[in-house]
Amino acid sequence: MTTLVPVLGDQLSPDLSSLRDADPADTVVLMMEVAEETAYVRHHKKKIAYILSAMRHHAARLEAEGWRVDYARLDDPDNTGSFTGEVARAVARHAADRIVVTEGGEFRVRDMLESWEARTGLPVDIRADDRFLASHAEFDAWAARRRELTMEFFYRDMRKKTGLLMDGGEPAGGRWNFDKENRKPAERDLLMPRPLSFAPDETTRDVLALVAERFPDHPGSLDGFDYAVTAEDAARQADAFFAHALPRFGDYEDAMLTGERFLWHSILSPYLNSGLLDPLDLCRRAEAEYRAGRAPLNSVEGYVRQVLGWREYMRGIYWREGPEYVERNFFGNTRELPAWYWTGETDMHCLAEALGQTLETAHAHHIQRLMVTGNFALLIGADPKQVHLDAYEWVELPNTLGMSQFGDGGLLGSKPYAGSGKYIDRMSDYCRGCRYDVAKRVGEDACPFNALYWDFLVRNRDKLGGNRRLAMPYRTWDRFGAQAQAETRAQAAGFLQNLDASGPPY
Ligand code: DLZ
Ligand code: SF4
Repeated sequence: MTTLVPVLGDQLSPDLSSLRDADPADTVVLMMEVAEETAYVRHHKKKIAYILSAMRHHAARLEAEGWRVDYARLDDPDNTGSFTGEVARAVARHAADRIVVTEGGEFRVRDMLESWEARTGLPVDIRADDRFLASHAEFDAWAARRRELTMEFFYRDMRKKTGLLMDGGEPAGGRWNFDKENRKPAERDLLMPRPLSFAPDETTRDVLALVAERFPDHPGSLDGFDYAVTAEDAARQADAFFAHALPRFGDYEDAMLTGERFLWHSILSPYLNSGLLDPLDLCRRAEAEYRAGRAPLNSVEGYVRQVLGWREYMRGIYWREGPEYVERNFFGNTRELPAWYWTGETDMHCLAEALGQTLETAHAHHIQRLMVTGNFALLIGADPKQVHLDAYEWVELPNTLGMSQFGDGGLLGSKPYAGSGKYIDRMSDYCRGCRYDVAKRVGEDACPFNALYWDFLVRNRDKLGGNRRLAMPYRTWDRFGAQAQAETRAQAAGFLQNLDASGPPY
């Protein structure tokens, strides 16, 4: 009896449902580097390097723990290039009798796993991914009871279920939500924590060379690759976050500062999403910092809200909405993003910072994505699919198409995350170093976000005019007077025209 257990690139966890009751004596673990996974979207080069290196290290760890690991490398000449092709080859190679696998993270992969029984003729046991704290059934049952799928209520149920930050039946500190305290603009601070940096070992250096050779035209740069690629190093990064950044994470959660990529953010999501770190464990550690008096509640609650609330909620929405979700386009937007969106070469300082940093590090934090890059795409009317980029689809699709682009028409949020330059100015120092004037709406040096913001509202009034949360801006617009309205719309039209014609670099 031989059981084949394929372990996918986002399943690099020590306690995986597919391996939990397996016997190393009659199990073959199959890990596969395949062209299909590297190419289904144009992943950032650093992301491919990270996944492949973390996979190779995980394979070595499993072997050291006594597992038999069959590892298909990307440059193996017989590599078929797909999970399904590699599973079929491995079944023959090992004369396997059955397959046990933990469910995949996206529809595309779910369909592959479901095809294996027919393809191989073997029984395939697809197990739930219980690294997530809410099962599909649990999320669906929650959603079925609700008229609106408000994250806050899902999150409260998750707090009760896990007991995280609960004192008896009550939320710690007497409130569920400390978001109001978590919107402070940041000041320069020489003591700002820095994430740890991990020098590439030989395995990582091999992978970097492979990625440089195989994916030269993928976005981003491999320079300065310093991610953790093992569970031990990821745990060190987590230690550093809890010790140095968590105490002020809450205060500055929404802040942006020129040249400061990480601020007080954890920078742990790649490790969380590939399995090197465990969400419940991170939440418990954050809570322990609060209980020990080393971190304030607004920070710890803010952190737990991201991991236990938003992360689980987004996954629930993704699976519940189904594969058609990607096709939604509430505003009917069709505009192409400008070429400079992929280089970061623009005079708009906020965009240059957020885009440049994304290209360099494969990372931008949520407010940069929501309020700068995503907001810009929304205001210009970009096709939401173009913003659908290279993170794991279950987390990225609801975040970009839903939350940021309002493509689903309000399933996740009660109003679009559209904002003028004023919001960016309040939360950052970007405008101080910008050639545009954030206080101006029209004129050659006016901040483009301003006219675009009003134009967006007016253009979409048939769809948004009835939204109570937008009543105030629409009233403001109506008081502008005919001349100011015409000037504003002309300013936006001029900008968009130049953008489509790939006019002057903005
Ligand atoms: C993102 C990614 C990349 C770039 N390459 C691989 C790979 O070669 N092999 C693999 O097993 N996984 C890879 N991944 C992550 C997968 O896309 C991820 O495992 C699926 O989304 C399954 O949920
Ligand atoms: Fe961005 Fe406008 Fe501020 Fe410039 S002035 S940084 S374009 S918000």
